[in-house]
Amino acid sequence: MAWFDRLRQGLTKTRDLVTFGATRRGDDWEMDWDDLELALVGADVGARIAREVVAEAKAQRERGATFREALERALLDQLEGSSVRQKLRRVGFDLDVARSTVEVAGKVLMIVGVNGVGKTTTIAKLGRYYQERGKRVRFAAGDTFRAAGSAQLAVWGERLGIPTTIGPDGSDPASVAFDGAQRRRAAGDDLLIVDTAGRLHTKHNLMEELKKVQRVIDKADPGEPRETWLVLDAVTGQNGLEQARRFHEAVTLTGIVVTKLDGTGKGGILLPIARELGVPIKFVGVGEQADDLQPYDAAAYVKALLDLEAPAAA
Ligand SMILES: Nc1nc2c(ncn2[C@@H]2O[C@H](COP(=O)(O)OP(=O)(O)OP(=O)(O)O)[C@@H](O)[C@H]2O)c(=O)[nH]1
Ligand SMILES: [Mg+2]
Repeated sequence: MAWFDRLRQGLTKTRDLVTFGATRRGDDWEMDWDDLELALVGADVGARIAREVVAEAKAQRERGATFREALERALLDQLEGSSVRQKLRRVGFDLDVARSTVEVAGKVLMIVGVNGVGKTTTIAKLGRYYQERGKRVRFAAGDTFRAAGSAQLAVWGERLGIPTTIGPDGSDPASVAFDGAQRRRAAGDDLLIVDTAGRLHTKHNLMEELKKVQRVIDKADPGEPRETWLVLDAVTGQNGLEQARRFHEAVTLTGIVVTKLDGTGKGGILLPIARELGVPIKFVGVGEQADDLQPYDAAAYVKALLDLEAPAAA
């Protein structure tokens, strides 16, 4: 299936929620503004953003746009309007630069996030993505908390032909990351992706542990990790936003990957993530297949979300 169809299919639950009660009008469709606002809140865009989307869509409509065009523009404005552009420019990310590949600054990319959000499978998919683009990739299995944590990544590494540094279960994740960073330097590989635990033994604090992993990588390879990406499970909706704020405060995120958009009607969470965090969204996950991790593209997301087929004919 083509990637856009996967995205469209992945967003089905969110689309059904957002367009519930819409009526077809020829090529366009029509929807009560209050119903739309409620639906947007239901899709987890948040009350304030829902109000703003409706206000902007109304204004667009008054200027002659069709309902669908009006909504498309209003949603895009939230995802990459001037305030989002400004915030991202402050962290050195320019939305206007066209890119064919999602770039990774530097040589080490650390992946963080709470347990079960999809970190390890995302790393496998990222490994494949960069490998296919000619990069020599390496993994470090820094999730030493879960008994099978390292094994899971090592199996992926083997399948993909990506060397994976592991440590014994229960060992210090920082030492696995250190080891991986040193090996990457020695081998001259292009990219090391470091997995981390989402949960730790009770007496440790996750954020402190992650900061330590960052410090130790910097010792093995000064200036790294240049990138720390948070994996966020869309199913957690607004709570995910709160999670993201906490991680950002602790480890200064440079990117976000939103997974499991296919499993939820809360796909609207991309709007507050884009608007409020000031951290670029890098990839979105719309399923469990290897190519279900896609580079994030706001325009494609909105188009997939507003598929004309979706609203039930009145
Ligand atoms: N439907 C769907 N499932 C996904 C997606 N991304 C990951 N998953 C699934 O989510 C589950 C958890 O993934 P993991 O990669 O093990 O998550 P993790 O964050 O590494 O988990 P811990 O190591 O326990 O913290 C797996 O069954 C994945 O296949 C996605 O985009 N859509
Ligand atoms: Mg994992």
